[in-house]
Amino acid sequence: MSNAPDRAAPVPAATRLDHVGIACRDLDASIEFYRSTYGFEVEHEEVNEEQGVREAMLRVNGADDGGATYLQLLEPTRPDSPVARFLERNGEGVHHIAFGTGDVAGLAAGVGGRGVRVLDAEPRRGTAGSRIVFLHPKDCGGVLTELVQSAH
Ligand code: MC0
Repeated sequence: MSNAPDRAAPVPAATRLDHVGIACRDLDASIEFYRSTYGFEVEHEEVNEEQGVREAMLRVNGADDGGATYLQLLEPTRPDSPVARFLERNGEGVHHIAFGTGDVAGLAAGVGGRGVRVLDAEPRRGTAGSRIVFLHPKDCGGVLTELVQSAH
């Protein structure tokens, strides 16, 4: 067996699904839908002005140690934001998926080295103090993809 590095695997790796981001027009109504339909509760809410969103994280499963999986509900705060443009074009629905990693800058560099357009030159501030980088959907099979390193 060869000791050569595995060229098929990015190093460092993405290790879990952190969240699914869902674009909505009315955050409170969307929270109520997921609470009453599935029993998911809001763990965290904030406004991220840089990203132009008001957002809520609803825990689906896992422990609060950076290992949990969430639904992230996103309501735009301004008409020129990515989520507002998405809603205008597509209506409400799944906006992005986010993979968790212990090294977001390293993973972004590895993925970028494979020809995927990395949309953030440096990690930006994500929900609850996390560090995030987005990848272009056209290089990810049509899926806007976020890499996230939890603050935990
Ligand atoms: C656009 N496209 C998408 C898409 N948004 N495809 C899949 N999923 C999406 N969400 C497609 C368009 O349909 C178009 O395809 C092509 O990508 C280029 O779009 P565009 O006309 O350039 O549209 P823009 O100007 O809206 O830019 C799209 C882009 C942008 C992904 C580059 O939205 C962006 O930089 N997003 C990253 C930041 C972000 O989304 N922030 C909000 C969540 P055609 O075939 O028509 O050419 S913030 C967040 O989630 C934070 C709080 C967190 O998790 O902690």
